Amino acid sequence: MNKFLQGIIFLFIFLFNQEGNLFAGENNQAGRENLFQELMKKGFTRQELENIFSDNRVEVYNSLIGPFGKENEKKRQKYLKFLLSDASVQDGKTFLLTNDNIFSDVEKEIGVDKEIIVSVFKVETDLGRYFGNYRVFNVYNTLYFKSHSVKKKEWAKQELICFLVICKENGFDPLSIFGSSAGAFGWCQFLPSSWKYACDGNNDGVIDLFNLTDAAYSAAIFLKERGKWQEGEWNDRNKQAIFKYNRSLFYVKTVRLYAEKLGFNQK
Ligand SMILES: [Ca+2]
Repeated sequence: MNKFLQGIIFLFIFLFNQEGNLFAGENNQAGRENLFQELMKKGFTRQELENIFSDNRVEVYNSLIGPFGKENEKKRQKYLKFLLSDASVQDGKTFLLTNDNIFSDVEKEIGVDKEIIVSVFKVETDLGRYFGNYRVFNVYNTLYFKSHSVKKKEWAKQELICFLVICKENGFDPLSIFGSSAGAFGWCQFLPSSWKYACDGNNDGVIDLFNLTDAAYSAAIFLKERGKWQEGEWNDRNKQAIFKYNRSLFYVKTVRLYAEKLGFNQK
C-alpha cells in the first residue's frame, strides 16, 4: 500500500472516531440537560441533581447494552425442573408455613391467594436469597444514556425519573438501592413505575420493599388492582394478571405450576 493511501485511511479513521466521540458527547450533554429539566419540574434543584449524578458510586453498566438474549428453551426446562423439584417445593412450603401470619392476612385483606404471592417471590428472588447486585440508579442511567433504541431510552428515562422521585419523597439514598439488571428491586422486584401499588404493610410508617410484609401486600395489591385477581381459581383473568406482573408466558406458567405445588387451586 502506498504511503498516500495509508495516510488517507488513517485520516479517515481519525476523523470518523473524532466525529463519533463528539456526537456522543453532545448527545450526552443534551440528554442530561433534558433529564435535569424534567426532574427540576418534579421539585429537584440543579445542585441536588449535580450531587446525585456526580456521586462516586455512579457507573456505567456496559453489560446491559447489546442484543437481548434469545429465549432458550433448554435453559427454561432446566430451571422449571429445578424449581419444581422436591427440595425446592419443600423450601416454598416451609417458607409459607413460617410466614403464614403475613400471607394469610394478605390473602384475607387483599384477596390474592397466598401461594401465588410466595410463588412470585420464589421465582423473582428465590425467597429473598437474591435481590440483585445492580444499583437501580445505574441501570436506568446507563440505559438512558447508552441504549441504542429510542424507545428503550425513553422508557429508562421515565423509570429513572420515577425512581428519583420515590427516593426523594421517601428519603432514600438513590445510589444505595440494589436490584436486578432490569432495575427491579425488593422481594416483589417492582420497577419504579409500579411503586404506586407499594404499601406499608407492617404499618411502621415506611414503605420498604425489602421488608417481607410490605412486599407481600404490595405484590398482592398489584395483582388485585392492576390485574383484577380473582381469588381461588386459575382463569384467563388471573393469567393476564400474572402476565402484567412480568410480561412472559413462561413466567406465567412457572408461577402457576409452583403455586400449585404449594396447594393453590388444589382444593
Ligand atoms: Ca413498612
